[in-house]
Amino acid sequence: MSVLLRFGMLVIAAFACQARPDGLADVPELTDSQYGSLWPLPQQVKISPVTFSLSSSTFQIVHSAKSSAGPGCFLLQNAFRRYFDYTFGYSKKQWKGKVENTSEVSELQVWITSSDPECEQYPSVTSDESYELSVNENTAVLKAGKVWGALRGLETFSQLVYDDEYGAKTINKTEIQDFPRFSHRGILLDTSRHFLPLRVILENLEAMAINKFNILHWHIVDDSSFPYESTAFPELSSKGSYQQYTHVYTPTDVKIVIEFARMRGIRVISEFDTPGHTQSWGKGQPGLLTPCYAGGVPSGTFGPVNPILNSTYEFMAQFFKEVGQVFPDAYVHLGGDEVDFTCWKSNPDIQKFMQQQGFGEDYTKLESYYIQRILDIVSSTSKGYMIWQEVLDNGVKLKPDTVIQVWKGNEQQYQKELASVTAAGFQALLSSPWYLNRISYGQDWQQFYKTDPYNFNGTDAQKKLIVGGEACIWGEYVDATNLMPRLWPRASAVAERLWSSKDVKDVKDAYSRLTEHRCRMVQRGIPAEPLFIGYCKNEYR
Ligand code: CP6
Repeated sequence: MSVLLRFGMLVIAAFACQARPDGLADVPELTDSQYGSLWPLPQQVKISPVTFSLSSSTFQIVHSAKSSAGPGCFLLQNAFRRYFDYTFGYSKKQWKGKVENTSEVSELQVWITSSDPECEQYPSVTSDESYELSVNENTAVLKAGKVWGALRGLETFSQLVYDDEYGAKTINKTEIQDFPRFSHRGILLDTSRHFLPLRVILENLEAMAINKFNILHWHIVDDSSFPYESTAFPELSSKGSYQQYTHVYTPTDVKIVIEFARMRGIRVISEFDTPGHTQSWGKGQPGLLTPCYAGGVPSGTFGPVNPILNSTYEFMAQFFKEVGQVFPDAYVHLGGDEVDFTCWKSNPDIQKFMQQQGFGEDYTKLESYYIQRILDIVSSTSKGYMIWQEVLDNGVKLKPDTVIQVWKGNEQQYQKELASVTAAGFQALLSSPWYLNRISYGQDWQQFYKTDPYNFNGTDAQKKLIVGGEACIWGEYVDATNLMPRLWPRASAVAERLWSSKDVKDVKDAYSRLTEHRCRMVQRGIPAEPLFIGYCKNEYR
């Protein structure tokens, strides 16, 4: 076909399809980045043109003699193994030709500098994730205060290794100093709208580690189903899950998720959202939800948790005591979003209670009354809590260490909310711009990438209260078949925004690195979708 004819058809096609696929207009030119395929970009990087080779038959990752951690540190041993495999792409097969004039790097020494490496601990809000990496002739040294920084540095090291034109493993002389910009870099998974098999949750945790995310926000139950198997109340999942036995997370499953995450420096924060979003709770816990009325009689349907019964609070106290023990993190997410008042309004007992309490017709007061009691219950288990923004908006009294998750509104609206949350002195966590369950044609990662959590009207003191952000993948249209490609590499854009310096915002440079980073995920077995036309040297198998 002649070039002219083909061009003509393309033009026609573009018009025939109406608006030119919006993505095409936004595609930056693909060039090599001076930073190779590093993602998220470290805070300080110096890459020299001097290169060294690595050989899978001699290369080793070892504990430095000066390190406070040794072979007894299972977390590091496990990470050494993982990153050795990633560095050499799982293939023992190596290039056998002669490397002319090339020195080798034969060792990566991992040096934990503080007296307590925190090997056996769970990561926490204050975990030190900083590290320094220095790649020189013969040896590379990875220096970190704690194992958490070492994990991040191992990932970075593995990203520095590439195949030269002959296929030999190569690394440049490099100096890196790195630390995260924000301490809370999360992914929200929703396992209620669709059940996500354990394997998918673990696969996602692996992708999170590759992107230096450090929080799994596990929105584990909701209206649709209750897959969390409670020891104290087993009927919640036996009756409230989609299928008994197959669509539940047993105590062992939960332990596996938490340990797999710990090994990667990822905190697991569970969310048990109440009083709304609780339809599935009603099946295994009769009497918990509010009976709705129609024409003066119970209609047989149920609304939010019934806030006027003592039995509700007795149940919640026992339930959250268990949750506090099952999930070791210092924080639990208590939800509190989108409470529909229709059912409460219809119920005569609730109306009476409203009068007794002097709430008048203001049902946000009833909502606040409920949340207040739940917060007090959870505080008494010595946990901190996170909540969705409505709880603060409705005037509930919160502990000063509460984290408010901002999820509503367009740019203007959420910026206003960030300003008011932080003006009230609370820590804020941003999600509004990062709803990755929403998809569109083209390179929407660029919008995720350009959003900066500091872009709101506030003082420096207010900006300090922004703890980070979360990319959310709500589950209405997502299950095991499409979760990973829908999240990755789009969530990687959020990962760099939350880890790297504020000045890292060159979309063209990002596009180049992200394209390679995405191929790296694919090579590691993560089904991350393509950013645009092209190919990976190693395609997904
Ligand atoms: N489920 C729960 C959801 C959402 C929320 N809570 C939600 C609503 C609107 C959008 C995205 C998510 N699906 N429990 C709100 C936090 Cl656009």
